[in-house]
Amino acid sequence: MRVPIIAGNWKMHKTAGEAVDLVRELAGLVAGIRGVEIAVCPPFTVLAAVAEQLQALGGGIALGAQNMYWENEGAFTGEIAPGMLRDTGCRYVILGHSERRQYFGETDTQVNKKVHAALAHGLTPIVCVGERLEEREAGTTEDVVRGQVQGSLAGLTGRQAAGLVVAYEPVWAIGTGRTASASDAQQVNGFIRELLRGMFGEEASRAVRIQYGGSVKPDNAAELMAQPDIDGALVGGASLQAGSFAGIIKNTV
Ligand code: G2H
Repeated sequence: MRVPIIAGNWKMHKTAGEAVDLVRELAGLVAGIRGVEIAVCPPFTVLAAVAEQLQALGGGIALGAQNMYWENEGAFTGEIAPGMLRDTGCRYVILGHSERRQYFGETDTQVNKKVHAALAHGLTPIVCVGERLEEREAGTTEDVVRGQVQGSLAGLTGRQAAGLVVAYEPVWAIGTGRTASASDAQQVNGFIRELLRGMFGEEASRAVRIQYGGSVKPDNAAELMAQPDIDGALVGGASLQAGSFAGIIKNTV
């Protein structure tokens, strides 16, 4: 039985003060909710402040980062190493988000290096894949997603793959208010699980959690989360307010 994971991707939002207020309010709203894992992924600059606050709140909400570099240390100005994220209290790291791919030119090869480095440091990657609108309209969704999954997860063992979180985020549904229908999302999530079965075996494919992401809100969460191959959500805009993020979490269980 897979425990769903709802992760908030705050993107480039929140000062330290705002971030601490948000997690404090969130913790109050989700106290007592069982059967779902909750994570927040703030910008690097506020990770330490949020980590401290989460610890003070009792550790029910996990911390994640939005990106990292694959080297352990060195002359890589502006980059953050996996060990630094661990040291700050991160458990998760989002890798290969479509905004990283689109605006910063990240490739599957780079995402793959990051996945290996994250795992080597005890971080759980949330690996993002998803097609753009023109790819969906051209009928190439499965080809695109297959290429991203195979490229991003190359060289992992079945055991490593089993612990991953994969997020299917159709690019046309991100921040647009346009959500994939529950059945469209299920179709691709099921396709991803089938792909993972071929790559890593039955046991790993049953264990891996596959989220859906793209304009998830409290009022569409329940239907999405009820799908057999949707094991949680990666939430952007609606994770920036405690009330809407808590609403999604409540509608997941
Ligand atoms: C997709 C998602 C979070 P939003 O990027 O990863 O953002 O929920 O705002 O569409």
